[in-house]
Amino acid sequence: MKVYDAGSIRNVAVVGHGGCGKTQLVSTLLFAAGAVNRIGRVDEGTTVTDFDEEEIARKHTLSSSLACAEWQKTKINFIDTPGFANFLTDARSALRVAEASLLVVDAVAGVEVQTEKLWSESASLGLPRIVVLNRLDRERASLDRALESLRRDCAREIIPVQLPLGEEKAFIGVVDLVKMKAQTFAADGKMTETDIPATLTDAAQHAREQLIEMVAEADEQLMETFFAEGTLTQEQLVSGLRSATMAGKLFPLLCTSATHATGMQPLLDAIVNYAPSPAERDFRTLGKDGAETTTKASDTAPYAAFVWKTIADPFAGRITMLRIVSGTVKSDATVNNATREAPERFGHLLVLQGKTQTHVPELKAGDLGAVAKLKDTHTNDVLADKGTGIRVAPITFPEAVLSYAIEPKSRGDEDKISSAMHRLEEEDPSIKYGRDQQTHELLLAGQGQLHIEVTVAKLKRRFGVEVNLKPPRIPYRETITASTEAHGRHKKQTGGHGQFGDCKIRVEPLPRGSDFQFEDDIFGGAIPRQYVPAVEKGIQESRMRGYLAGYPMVDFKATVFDGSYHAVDSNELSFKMAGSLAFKDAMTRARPTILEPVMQVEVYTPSDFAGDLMGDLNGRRGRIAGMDTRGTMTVIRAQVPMSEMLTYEKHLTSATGGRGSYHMEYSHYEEVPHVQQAKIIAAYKAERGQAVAEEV
Ligand SMILES: Nc1nc2c(ncn2[C@@H]2O[C@H](COP(=O)(O)OP(=O)(O)OP(=O)(O)O)[C@@H](O)[C@H]2O)c(=O)[nH]1
Ligand SMILES: [Mg+2]
Repeated sequence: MKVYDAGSIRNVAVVGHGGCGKTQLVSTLLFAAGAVNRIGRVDEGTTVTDFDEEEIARKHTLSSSLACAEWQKTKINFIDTPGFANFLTDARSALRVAEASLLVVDAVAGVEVQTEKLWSESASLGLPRIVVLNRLDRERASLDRALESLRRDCAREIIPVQLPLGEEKAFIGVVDLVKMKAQTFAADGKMTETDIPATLTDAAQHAREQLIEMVAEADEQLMETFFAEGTLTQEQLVSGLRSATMAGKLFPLLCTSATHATGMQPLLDAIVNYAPSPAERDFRTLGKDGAETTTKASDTAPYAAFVWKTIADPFAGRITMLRIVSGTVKSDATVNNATREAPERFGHLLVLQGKTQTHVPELKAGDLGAVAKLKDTHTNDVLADKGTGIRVAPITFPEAVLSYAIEPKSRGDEDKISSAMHRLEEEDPSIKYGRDQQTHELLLAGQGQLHIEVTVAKLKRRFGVEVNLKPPRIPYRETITASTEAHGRHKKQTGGHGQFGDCKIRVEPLPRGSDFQFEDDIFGGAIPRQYVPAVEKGIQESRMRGYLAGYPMVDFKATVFDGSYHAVDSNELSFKMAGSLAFKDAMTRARPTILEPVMQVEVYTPSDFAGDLMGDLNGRRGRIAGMDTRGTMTVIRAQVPMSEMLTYEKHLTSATGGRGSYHMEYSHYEEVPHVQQAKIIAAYKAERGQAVAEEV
């Protein structure tokens, strides 16, 4: 395996809505470039990048992976990413370490929810984008329709540099609008270049004129030439297109069928020609003062590498995915983890081809690679020479959305679960594992049902522990709606030393999201200083146990303003008890209520189903916030209580024949209507009754 320098590397994140063909495309591109000797297929479970058993079984990418090919003496690093909403975090991480995004779009569906999300994510990182219109061999595939949705929902500056040659089943090649040649592809992907067929010359001429106009518009100098000459020369077109794409002013669109190996070589050319190399686009870093800056990919500079992903492999151990930001890193070197200020010892540096690892002696600035078995290096860390001061803004991970209780199938597996989960959390920081404070159950939280199921499957397959998934628990909260004063007195006389604590508190509601505040408003020593924290502790512990249904009480303030003490009998424990009694007393008048998490939901569906789906969301106590039609599709935006969304995935799939998709994230807490509150309280009482019965 050769070592490449920054100028001859392209890092592209292959992103797009689930099922648009990213994984197949990467596999076919690798074949076309000669990196593998047969086309791996999603449908046969033989692709390079979906190698995980879970990915093969589900035919979906669940985690980003790396593959590379050499084309035009350039190393192209492909990061194949998931398109499913539950796993989109990984696509976001990939965009952070790439110089360009290859946005794949299904030619039948056009723009879909994640297409738009990934487009704007790429835009906010200022990444050059190449659009790949894939699956052009399918029935009802259409460049015109897809382009219309792309220009409307993504950017007007998306411009085809090819036209499809033939439609649907007869899609056999492309017309190159720059060279003005037709290119056809045999079943094995072999390309033949010919003249443009007579039936297409007019359309091609017209499309080329549009391309020239757009390129001229993107550059003042070219615009002048264009006005003077009425056209651009071939060289002006090529270089203008390249610089406009690099500058993010134009987004070339290419046509492919990944399953039929149509359009692969021109796409590889486009990546090399239009995507910037790491030498041409500096990496975003943070300076010593924390301000945003950039770092040049110079391989003679001090080394710095960014950890953008970690994989938990039970056999190989931890695999740390690196983006070399500057300098050169070498196998078997001792490096400095600048984030943790601790040394790390490298083994072999690795180049990854899906799951296949190849040892390399070194990796240079701009490249992507990996290293196994680091001791204490985690995602978002920077490995760098002590003097560099280079930092990288951490990749942020979304808060978990749904939380399930899990229990080990065999007793005594809890320790095993905990150590396995620890490693899975490291691999996927968008899951959270812990124990419920109130119920002591083991909780597994993630981005959605599928995310949790996949995590449980990983637990079983990689770490050999099986768990039962219980229905998700809704993280309800309690709060108060009225201010009141309250009194708590703890007094006990049991011979000898007595116990005495006495306090008066005031509780008042706070705005949503304020959690809990405590204030000490004691004057004149009514309660001695050292006992005030005990009062607070008593209130804290009680509020965490809730009042109505066992959920933590939030968004209120408690102020202790008076009390009394006994010179001999008072102690911390007594004041803690007094705090707890005062809290309970307060709750009898503070009109407590239950809060529930409300989700921001976005549903994407063929318009035919929109009416029914809105009715259904209403039935789920949803508030429809808006609706947009996009060609034949409709986007519905709504706010819906989390408790009502637990069954949504299944409903949507069956209601739309699998054509609808949705995304949700946590929005805020809101009061639960009375009918539902009564049910929650009844469920709590029943469960507690059960617990009491079990203890007896
Ligand atoms: N007809 C046709 N089918 C394709 C094409 N590209 C991919 N497919 C099929 O579409 C399905 C999904 O392909 P994938 O490559 O797994 O899609 P993906 O974008 O990686 O999906 P996620 O990983 O879930 O985001 C598979 O059944 C592929 O065989 C294409 O160009 N034409
Ligand atoms: Mg995939």
